[in-house]
This record gives sequence, structure tokens and C-alpha cells, in this order.
Amino acid sequence: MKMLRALVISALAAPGLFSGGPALAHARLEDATIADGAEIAELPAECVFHFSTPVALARVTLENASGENIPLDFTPARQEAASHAVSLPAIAPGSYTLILRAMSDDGHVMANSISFTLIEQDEAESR
Ligand SMILES: [Cu+2]
Repeated sequence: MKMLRALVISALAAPGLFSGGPALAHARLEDATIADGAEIAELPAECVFHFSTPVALARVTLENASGENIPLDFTPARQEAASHAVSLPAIAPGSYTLILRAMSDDGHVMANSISFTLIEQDEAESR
């Protein structure tokens, strides 16, 4: 066990490796204001992602059903936060996927995707 302890100490001593507190946590996407698989009638102005621990959101992309990229007004934030809001553009009804890459405190890169369908307004009213 001596060797393991030495490894732990050297990891803790490495400067800049852990920017936020003592917790060495592997972050998860806990919740988002658009749920994976959601059918929505009205697109919110933004989607907010909630993570289990603070992360730096490195990349967010939006793809349509053909896999084409839809430009987002998103600037990667180096600053770690447990919640990140990303503005959504006006898009036509259809199926979309939000793909995110975030880096957690422990240096792990996490990828998540959220697929949703924006349904036609009159289709929404008939339900
Ligand atoms: Cu991790």
C-alpha cells in the first residue's frame, strides 16, 4: 500500500491539476432543460445543462436529422461551473441532437448528447 499512497500524494502535489477543492469527482450530466428524447412544441431561448460537479464546457454543437451542423452562439468557457446555459437559434420543426463535451475537475472529458424533436405547432395543438 506504500506505493499507492506515494502515488496519491504525488497526484495531489501536482500543481494546477485540481482547481476546485478536494473532491476528485467524475462529473455527470445530471439534468438539462431539454430532456433527451423530448418532443417540444416551442423551443426555449436556451438550454441549461446541470452537471454533478463543476465542469468546463468545451464544445456544444447542434445537428439536424441529416447530421448537418447548425451554428450556435457558444463560446467555450474555461471557467468551471455546475450549470451552463447555451442559447439556441430559431430552427424549423424537425429532429435535432445537441452534442456536448465537457471537462471535469479530474481531467476527464465527458461527452453527452441530447436528442429532441421540435414538433409542428398545429401538430402540437391537436394532441
Ligand atoms: Cu472522471
